[in-house]
Amino acid sequence: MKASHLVVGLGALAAAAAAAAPASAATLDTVKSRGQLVCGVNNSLAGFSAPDEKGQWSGIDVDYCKALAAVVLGDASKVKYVPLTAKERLTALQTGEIDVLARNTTWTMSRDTGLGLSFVGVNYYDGQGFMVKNALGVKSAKELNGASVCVQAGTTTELNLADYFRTHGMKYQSVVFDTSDQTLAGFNSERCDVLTSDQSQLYGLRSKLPDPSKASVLPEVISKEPLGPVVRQGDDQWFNIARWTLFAMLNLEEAGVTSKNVDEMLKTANPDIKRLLGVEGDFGSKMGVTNDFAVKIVKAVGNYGESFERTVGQGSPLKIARGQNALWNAGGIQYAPPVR
Ligand SMILES: N[C@@H](CCC(=O)N[C@@H](CS)C(=O)NCC(=O)O)C(=O)O
Repeated sequence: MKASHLVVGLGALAAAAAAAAPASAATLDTVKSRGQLVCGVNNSLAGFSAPDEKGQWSGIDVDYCKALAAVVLGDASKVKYVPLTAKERLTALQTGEIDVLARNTTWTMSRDTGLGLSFVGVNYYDGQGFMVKNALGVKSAKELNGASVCVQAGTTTELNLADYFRTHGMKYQSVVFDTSDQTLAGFNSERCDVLTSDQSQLYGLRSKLPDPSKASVLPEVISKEPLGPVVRQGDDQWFNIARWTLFAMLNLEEAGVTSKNVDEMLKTANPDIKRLLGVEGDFGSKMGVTNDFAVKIVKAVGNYGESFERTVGQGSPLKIARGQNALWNAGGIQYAPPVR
């Protein structure tokens, strides 16, 4: 809550402060005394966050939760994953039910400025696309006038869909669901002609159809969907830790530090790498964690590139190319400020 909003009587002020307590308490202390990080995630999104049959979670968002737990608790396994639908996720963070949200959530201005929340960065640059039944004979999104579209509630997807059709002077009928499984089932059972979601999901969803060859992903990407972790506003220390956990993953990749070579890299003469790994300086402790926090990250989940390839890239069934998610010096736009 912003101070300017607190122009209220004293009694109400005290009540507001009490209500806001979970949101403004030092999250780092809460997490440490609990001995567990509570991470809000997607329940079933291949590549981003999903449990396997043994209840082991994996995905690029899950790796972020693990990295943060490694930084704060020294143990990547000390995470409680709280599955949330698109509609539930931001409220769960506001009320203090979770310490951090890592659930394929698009960084938008209204979410960043109007809800008492702060995005810490971008762990996956995405964009919205469409999947259609081939029987429709459609090759471009501009041919979708009059289509019925399956979409998930509480998402930017729903809003962009409306904008896109209005901008192109086309009509559509939306068929709205609460989860992506329901949305796919709707598409599969002919409730709609088209399914729309973040592009990264479309290929995975298509592969779950009884006959994937009967559907295609259209070429248009109609929006920017920078997905990233979110924390509550008003706890700057926690925000910094959450943000520099992500930046460390990117800087580790840029420096060529991997889960395999990190012990060798600790002996490097390169001053950039010495600072990043906490061999020199006190960058971690100034933030409230140990100086070797990036070493803990890379040992737990690898650098950003290792995590990307294992979860959504070539080492995964999704086989998504790095594209925009390559580092800035390798043709992409992923870029972290320096440790200095
Ligand atoms: N990035 C968008 C969309 C996020 C979203 O929830 N997408 C859906 C459609 S792919 C999803 O992840 N569903 C997964 C599920 O409910 O299991 C946003 O932040 O609003």
